[in-house]
Amino acid sequence: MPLSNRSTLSRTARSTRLSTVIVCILVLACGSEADTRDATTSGSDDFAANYDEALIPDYTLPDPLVSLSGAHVTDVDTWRTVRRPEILASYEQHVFGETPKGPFETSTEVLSAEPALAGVAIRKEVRVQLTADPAGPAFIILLYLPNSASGPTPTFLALNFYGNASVHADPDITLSAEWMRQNDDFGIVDNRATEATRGARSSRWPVERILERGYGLATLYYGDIDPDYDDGFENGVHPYFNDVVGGPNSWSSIGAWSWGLSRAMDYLVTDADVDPDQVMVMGHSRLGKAALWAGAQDERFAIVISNDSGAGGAALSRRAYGETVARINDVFPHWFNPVFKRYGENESELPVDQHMLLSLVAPRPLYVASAIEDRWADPRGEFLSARHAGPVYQLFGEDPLPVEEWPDVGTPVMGTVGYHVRAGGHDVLPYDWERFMDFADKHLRG
Ligand code: GTR
Repeated sequence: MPLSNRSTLSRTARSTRLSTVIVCILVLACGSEADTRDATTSGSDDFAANYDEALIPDYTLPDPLVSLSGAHVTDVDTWRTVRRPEILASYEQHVFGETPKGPFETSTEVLSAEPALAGVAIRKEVRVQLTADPAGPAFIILLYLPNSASGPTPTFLALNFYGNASVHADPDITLSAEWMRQNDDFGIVDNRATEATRGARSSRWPVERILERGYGLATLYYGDIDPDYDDGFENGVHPYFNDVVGGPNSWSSIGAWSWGLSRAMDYLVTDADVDPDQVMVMGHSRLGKAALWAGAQDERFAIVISNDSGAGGAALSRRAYGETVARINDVFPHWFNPVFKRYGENESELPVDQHMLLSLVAPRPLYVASAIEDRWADPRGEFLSARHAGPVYQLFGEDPLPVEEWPDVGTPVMGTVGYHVRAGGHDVLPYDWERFMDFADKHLRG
């Protein structure tokens, strides 16, 4: 499978990018959704994305199966002992920053466990204190399990954007008192959730359906790990891990959110009602980036699912389609480490590309979901990334994506690597969840 794109016209493409940008501004056709998507943007606003396949630069992807010494990796043992650690280290050094190494001084308290949702669920709330400081950062895991379960339940774990109470109108979910991104539509007032926030994001969380299909759902608020704004890492968990904060490969916010997913996993593997070998990490958008980095590092996650994770997530950086490395670093400097800033408009120098992040999930099942109108996240680039992770799966004797060409909208494909592109835009829809559960059925129950 070639790791180069086919285009030869694109040496001039970069120089024509500027004129494309100007045209896009004139016709107001580019980047509009993304530019208004996020209230925490801090960078310049003179960026317009490339949405023209013909203007994608020539690129050659780094080969996940060629180690830094130049040797080809042809067996699982060398992958595990040499190449996988190299790629993990590259992601720490060049993209997400260094992850603190344990053991960690976390502590856990089960706050409640009771029937909920008209009796179809058991709802638990579990507080996880993330450091030894009782006044330090903590999150609450909201866990719904099917009341009908006869044993430990396979469970999805996902971060949420607006607090646990936003996930379902269930009035007994603890309302977060922590800082949140402002959002009038979701009842966030002065950066705090209110009663109006309850269930505000429930369209993205079909809890009853997940339970009906025999799965559990665990979720926690990402801002409890690190609030999502650029403050020099003075809040959240970062101040407690000074050995990895500061310097070129400083631990980033995405790094911290991923780490938080692993701390949630530390609890889930101890809950007798959760199947510790069947916890699936899932995330949407920036939280999809975090889910991928968590799933790459922490092999306890049985299945890893990315939804519309885009730049810095599943999408290939070298395509520079939609959101680019330069743009994401400009607007969200805290998401990545300082070294990653070097690769804006300079993607070919990156020692990794995102197919390599995906390949770190191998041989565990990996699912990548895109939305056709979510051009900012480069749906085709997400597909290509999943496809180019395939050789690492094949090394393990696992099925790569079963197709070579980008499948049609609404046509999921499922090997050990799975993918779909659905109709519509940047969101998590029931369609996405149904496919995640189909994929889980195939691998956990097939
Ligand atoms: C956008 C950002 C994307 C994506 C998205 C989200 O503003 O450019 O990379 O992460 O936010 O998280 O909703």
